[in-house]
Amino acid sequence: MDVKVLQDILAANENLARENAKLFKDKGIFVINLMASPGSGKTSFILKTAERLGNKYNMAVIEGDIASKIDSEKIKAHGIQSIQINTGGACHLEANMIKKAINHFDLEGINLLMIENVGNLVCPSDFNLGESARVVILSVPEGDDKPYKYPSIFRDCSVLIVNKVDMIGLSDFSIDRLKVAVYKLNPDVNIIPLSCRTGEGFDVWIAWLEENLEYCR
Ligand SMILES: Nc1nc2c(ncn2[C@@H]2O[C@H](COP(=O)(O)OP(=O)(O)OP(=O)(O)O)[C@@H](O)[C@H]2O)c(=O)[nH]1
Ligand SMILES: [Mg+2]
Repeated sequence: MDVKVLQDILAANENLARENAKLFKDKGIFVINLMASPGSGKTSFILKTAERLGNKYNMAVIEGDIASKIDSEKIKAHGIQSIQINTGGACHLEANMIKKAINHFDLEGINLLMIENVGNLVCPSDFNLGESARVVILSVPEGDDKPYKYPSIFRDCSVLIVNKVDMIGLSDFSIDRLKVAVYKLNPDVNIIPLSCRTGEGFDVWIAWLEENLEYCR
């Protein structure tokens, strides 16, 4: 793509993202842009987070996929309001998609909006959605070298979830090696190892989330 065209697309997205961010701030909604590879556990993470928060907060979920309603149906089956965006081929969500999707929710009373971005470690990081925080998931089977190969997504996140730690004994994955790679790019990131399957490590994540939710109210 022509460099000028790409710059125009990113600038237009930034303007809309700012509008989204203002709306979310005015309504007191904490918004997470969740980014990760396909199958790393994004939907499982959202469901486990909802289970752990219980009725304390009112949550809504925007699901982004190239095709299908599988993930939004999964979320709705747990009694959580959710809307599916199908990008039809685009490998990331954009701010205008979020702007349209939130019309489907009654924003009054929502405390937490989780946005599951399209499974991809590359382009989602170029497109702000108006989020309060970026959370990236890397799962153990993907390997600890990914920050070297996909630096931008690891550079621009507040939290890095290391999911599927129940599988760590089955692989050569090293949390220490991962930390060396990630802290070079992003010294302030919170790295939280956990398992959506066993629930281990979730206390740390929920503590971080609740602190931010309270700050947003
Ligand atoms: N062992 C193990 N499996 C997990 C864990 N978390 C998720 N899984 C499994 O990983 C697979 C993918 O999980 P999803 O939550 O669908 O992942 P996703 O990132 O939402 O996938 P896409 O939306 O398709 O990109 C499923 O079979 C989950 O049961 C975990 O902590 N440990
Ligand atoms: Mg999913």
